Amino acid sequence: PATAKGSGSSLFAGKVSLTTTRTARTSYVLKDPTRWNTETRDAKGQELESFARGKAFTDGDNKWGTGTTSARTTAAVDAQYGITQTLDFYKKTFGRKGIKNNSAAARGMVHFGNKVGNAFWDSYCGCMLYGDGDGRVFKKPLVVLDVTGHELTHGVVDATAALEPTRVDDDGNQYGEAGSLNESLADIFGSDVEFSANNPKNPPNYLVGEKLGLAQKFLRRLDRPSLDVLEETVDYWSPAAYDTEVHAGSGVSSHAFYLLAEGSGRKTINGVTYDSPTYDGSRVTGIGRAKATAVFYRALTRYMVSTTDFHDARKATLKAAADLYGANGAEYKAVGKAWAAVNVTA
Ligand code: ASN
Ligand code: ZN
Repeated sequence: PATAKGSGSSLFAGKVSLTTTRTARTSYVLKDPTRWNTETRDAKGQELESFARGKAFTDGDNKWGTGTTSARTTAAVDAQYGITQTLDFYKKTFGRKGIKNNSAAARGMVHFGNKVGNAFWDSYCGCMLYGDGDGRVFKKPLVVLDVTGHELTHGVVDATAALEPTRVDDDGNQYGEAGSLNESLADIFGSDVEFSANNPKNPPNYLVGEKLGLAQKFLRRLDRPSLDVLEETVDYWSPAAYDTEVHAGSGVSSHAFYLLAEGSGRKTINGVTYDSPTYDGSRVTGIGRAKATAVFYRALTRYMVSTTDFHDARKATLKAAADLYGANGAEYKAVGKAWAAVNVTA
C-alpha cells in the first residue's frame, strides 16, 4: 500500500483534498497513512458498533463522492475530511498525536442505523458513528465539521479527565455538571476545529451545527447559549446545574469560554453577529480565541478529573492561566471575570 493524493466532493465542505491508500493500480481505500491510518467505513444502515465489521470505502480513480447524498461515499468524504481536520487541529495546536495521544488511528463509520438523527463518539467501538438524519428535525447526514470536532473531543475527554455524568435516566439522558462540562468542551474544541480548518465553504464561527438545516439555524452556540430553544441551553450557572441535562447545562462553561475569548457585548466575526450577555452586568474583555483555547485545554488535560464541576472548572482554568501567562497577568484576571460573568465565583 502507498500514500496517494485524492480529492472528494463533500456534502458540506465543498471540494476537499484527501490523503488515501493505494492498494493496487486502480484501487484506493479511504484511509490516510499520513494520519495513523485514520479511516472512514460504511455501517451499511446497521447499528454496527464494531469498526472491523464496517465496510471499507474503495474507489477506482481516487475521486470520492458526488457532492450530494446520491452516492454513499459523499457522507464518507465529509466524515474523513472532518476527522482528519480534527486530528490536525489537535496536533498543530497542542502537539497531540491522535485522540488518545498514542499515534493511533481515529475512526468513523457513516450511514449508522436507520434514520438516526444523531452522531456519537462510541468509546466501546473507539470510533465515531454518524447517522443519516431522522428526516424530521435532522434532515441531513450529521457529518458536518463541527459535529465531528465535537464527537472526537468526547474521545479526547475520555482519554484525559474522563468527565462523567452524575446521573443517567432510563432513556439514556445524562445529567450533572461534569457531564455538562464534557459537552461544553466538545462544543468549544469543535468550534476551534472549524477555525483551524478555515474552509470558505464552512466559515468558522461560535455556532455549533449551523449547517444541519435546523429551524433555529444552529444546534447550540457559545456566545449566548440560551438562544438555543431546542435543548433549552442555559447562559448562567445556578444550583439547578447540579442535575441539568448535559447539553442544556453545557451553556455555562461554553459561555465562559466565549467571553474569555471574545469578550461581552456585540461583535461581528466572519459575518456572524454575536451579543454575549453577562450575569452580573459586567463588561468582559476577551484575550483571544487562541489563548482561551490554550487555557481550557491545559485545564482539561492537567487539572480536571471525572467529577469536576463548574466551580472546580473555574479553579482548573485559573491554574492553567497562571501556568501559561502568570498569576499576575491580564489573562488570569480575564479567566476570573469570564466565570463571574456566568455566575461562577469563588
Ligand atoms: N450527539 C450527542 C453528543 O455527543 C450524542 C450523545 O452522546 N448523546 O452529545
Ligand atoms: Zn456531545
